[in-house]
Amino acid sequence: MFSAIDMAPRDPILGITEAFNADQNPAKINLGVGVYYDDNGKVPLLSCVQKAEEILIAAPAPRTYLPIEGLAAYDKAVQELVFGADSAVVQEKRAVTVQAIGGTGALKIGADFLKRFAPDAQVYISDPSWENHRALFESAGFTVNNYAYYDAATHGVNFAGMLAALKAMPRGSIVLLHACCHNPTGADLSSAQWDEVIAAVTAGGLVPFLDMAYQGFGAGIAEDGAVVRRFAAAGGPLLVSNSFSKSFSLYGERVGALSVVAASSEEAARLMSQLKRVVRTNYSNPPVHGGKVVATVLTTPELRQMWEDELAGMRVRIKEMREAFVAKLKAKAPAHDFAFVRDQVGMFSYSGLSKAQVEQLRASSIYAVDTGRICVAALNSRNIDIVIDAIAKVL
Ligand code: PLP
Ligand code: TYF
Repeated sequence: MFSAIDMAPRDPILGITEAFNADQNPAKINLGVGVYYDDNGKVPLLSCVQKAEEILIAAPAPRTYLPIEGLAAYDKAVQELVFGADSAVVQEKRAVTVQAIGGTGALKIGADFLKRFAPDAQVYISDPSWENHRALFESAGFTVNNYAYYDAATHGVNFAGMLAALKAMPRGSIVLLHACCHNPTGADLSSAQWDEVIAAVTAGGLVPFLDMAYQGFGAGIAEDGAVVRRFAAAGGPLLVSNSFSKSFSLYGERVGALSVVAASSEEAARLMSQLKRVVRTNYSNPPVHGGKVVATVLTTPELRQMWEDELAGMRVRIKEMREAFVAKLKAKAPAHDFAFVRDQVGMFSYSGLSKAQVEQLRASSIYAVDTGRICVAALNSRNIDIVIDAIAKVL
């Protein structure tokens, strides 16, 4: 029965890592996958995480099943982080949160949940978006469309196009929005543009699904979360997926959450029962360790401060790499203007490099995504000159 099965296409981003891993050149550089590396080119193990693990190991606990919705302390800490402890949705118990297997797991639970209760809705994602957005919602059974987003000419957002697309969507459509640090473009909306988006979503009766995988990598933890809070304050249904893969450097522990905002606490209880049904039929209940680490850090004041400082360190280092990238490229290739890289936000930059140029870079063992997306968080003081020289050569 398996003989007729075709090869599935590789994930366009994770496939680059496979090619990178197979490259024998010791000087190879991976600007493909969205992972934060420190200035030594290493994925950091945050001190706050190490300290939390010491606390957990000092009080060994049996590994029983967690509740279906996850660790209560984790879910509460996530809600307070995402919506603000003093927000109306938290105070009025209108938000429900389930621990999820990373941000991807949160999106998948949200997609399955929506398919059950809005089976005929269509989903809209930005053009372009994280590749997995389309795949996740299609595999949940939705038709997935794009809304205008990126403007290659300005290296920014085609806001008029985006707003027109939002206004043209049928009522009840599900619109997936990047809360901050847009992946793959690095182009975010301004605060005033978010006001217009929130107004259009509300007036059009759309269902916003905010994906926040990079909280703290833009302007700051609270600043990046502000969009979620503004949507929550606007009333109406809201789904929020968030991930700690990047902000805690806990990629492999798979820690994320899905939060859904209801109109009342009574409605919230019904939604929670349905979310639990989705979780149960996917993986029953989430793993223990990552959730405990994150909950410990978020609820222990010294560790929380340590995390905020370490996350600020990552954010600042990325910004320094943006500055250095622009300055060094200006010196090497003065005919080309890359100043826009400084204005982009988060881990990524849509560099404007063509597929052919990306292929040329690969010949010198520098790996980027075919679309020209580079992970600025993979640049460091030792590899940046090599990258700049190679880019200058292909321009
Ligand atoms: N959403 C976006 C926009 C992402 O870039 C990522 C990256 O991994 C995810 C969701 C998934 O997060 P996780 O790795 O925690 O599954
Ligand atoms: O966009 C990225 O590089 C990260 C990591 O299927 C990632 O979000 C990439 C592809 C994928 C899962 C995670």
